[in-house]
Amino acid sequence: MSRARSTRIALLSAVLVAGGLSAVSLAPTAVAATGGKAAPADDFNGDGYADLVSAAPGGTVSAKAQAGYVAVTYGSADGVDPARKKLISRSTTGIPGSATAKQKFGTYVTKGDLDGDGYTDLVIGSGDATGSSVIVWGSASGLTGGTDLPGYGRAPQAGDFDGDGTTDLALFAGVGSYGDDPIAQETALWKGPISRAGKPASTGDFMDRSTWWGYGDADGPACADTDECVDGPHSISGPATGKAVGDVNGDGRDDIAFLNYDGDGMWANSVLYGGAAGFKRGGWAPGVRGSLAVGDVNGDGIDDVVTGDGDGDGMEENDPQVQIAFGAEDGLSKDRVQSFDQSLPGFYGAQENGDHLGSCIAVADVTGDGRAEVALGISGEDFGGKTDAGSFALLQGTATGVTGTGSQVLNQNSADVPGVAETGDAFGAGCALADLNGDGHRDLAVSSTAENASSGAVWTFPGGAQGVTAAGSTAFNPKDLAAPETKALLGNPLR
Ligand SMILES: [Ca+2]
Ligand SMILES: [Ca+2]
Ligand SMILES: [Ca+2]
Ligand SMILES: [Ca+2]
Repeated sequence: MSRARSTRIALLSAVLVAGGLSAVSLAPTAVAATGGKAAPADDFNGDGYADLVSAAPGGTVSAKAQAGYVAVTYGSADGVDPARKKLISRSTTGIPGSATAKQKFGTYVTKGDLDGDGYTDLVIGSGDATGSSVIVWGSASGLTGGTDLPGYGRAPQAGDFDGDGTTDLALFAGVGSYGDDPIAQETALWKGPISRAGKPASTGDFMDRSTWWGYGDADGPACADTDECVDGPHSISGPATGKAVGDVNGDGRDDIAFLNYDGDGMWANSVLYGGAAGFKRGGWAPGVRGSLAVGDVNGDGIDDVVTGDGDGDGMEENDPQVQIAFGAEDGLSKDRVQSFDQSLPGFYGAQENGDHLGSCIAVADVTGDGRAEVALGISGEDFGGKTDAGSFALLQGTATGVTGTGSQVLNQNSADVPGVAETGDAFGAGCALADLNGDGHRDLAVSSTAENASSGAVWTFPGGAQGVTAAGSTAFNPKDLAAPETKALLGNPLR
């Protein structure tokens, strides 16, 4: 690929994976937790129990196929229960707009306390090119109301990008195309707090285009050579969804990791570093295409980026290895990467082509030692004669990265896990880590979007000091939620 071409066409694509909690510095909650002790960022109704977001972007709403919806199940001492839920679609009272075929509302979700009232708010994006995103507001009685963000339907990301203690929103329009290449896309950085009328306190510099993009071929800082720097169109979208926000250089400002389209079919992940005035600098990130999540695996106080083999597109450069790039004060570097697959000593199972190790990724501390565990979907795993039945792994974080020692691999045929593994279930399509039962240990949610003819289903596994347990695991599907079932694809993303 020529530089000239790459300077003409540059697409940043948010790699959006379910899950992936990180040390995002959100404004402190003003709400007294009366029940559990969930991280405030996960708690929409302020009761101390994390709440689980399960999107169903394929769901039929008001007879519109693939209009999409989102199911939020509220946590409790017993975890989540499909009876204690809020269904959110464009046909929900208070949500602006109307159900639109193929909008795929719910393709993207992000969360944070945008108005600073102490309750976490939910932002829902769409899979179509022209849609908007909607903020649904947290409150003591749960999620309510809705504020439209016209023109910015793609891959919204909440985080404290300028480090002032309030939650900001990075917003992206849909992506057009020119021939085979994606083209320019509108972006905005809204500084928090953001009002319920949909107005930011101020807007930030999304980026100084002469410096943020052209970091050259390595992991260095902003490039000085203008020939290496892109100042033309750029855009952000994503084939997958998830949490890609965290502070990977430890400067107290959140950063965003993305999949970057560079023209001529070339893809590579990148990171945008937050700054006091907005995004000023871009840099290398691990992985090529697939899922991605951010969290502090080695417990040094700086977030790390974990990438996997998510989309199974068969591209040669789609390395099946999981990569962890450890953040440091100078950001991410190719010199600080752990790469592994199922041949990692102690990791149960064999590595085979098509396993899709890291089909989903969630990164957050389960055991309570201050180091994040890494949950990996293995949606293409075969076992018991079932092709692509799927499983997931939970790997423990250590000071030097993840270890296979103490790793757990579970599937639908594991004892005490609801359901039966079937060919093509692709269990492990989505995953998230949140303390749904408020006991101080995050619990794992895992989905199979292919379950029940692509209606989808979500499982939860209680977390504890040793990891997660099959005992106490639960499952629900759209029918349990009294929600649309047909090809709903419930559970991707999970957050
Ligand atoms: Ca809650
Ligand atoms: Ca709020
Ligand atoms: Ca940062
Ligand atoms: Ca770290």
